[in-house]
Amino acid sequence: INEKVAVKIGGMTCVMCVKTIENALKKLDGIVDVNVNLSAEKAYITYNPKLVAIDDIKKAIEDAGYQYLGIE
Ligand code: 9UX
Repeated sequence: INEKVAVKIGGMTCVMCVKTIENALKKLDGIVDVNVNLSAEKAYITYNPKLVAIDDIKKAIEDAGYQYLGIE
């Protein structure tokens, strides 16, 4: 069963940042869908919690160079 979260992200300035984060998250096993919204500074993520944890999502965002600011 998939779950959906909205993750608040810091450090995104332009639309290329959006693509960078979307691509970083899509590489993780268990990520079903990702949409990053620049003006909202949020990633809307559908994922399979049996395959990927919020902590993995946090790490992927941080490894890409942005800040994980929590779930909304
Ligand atoms: Mo745009 Mo984002 O020049 O790190 S890609 S600001």
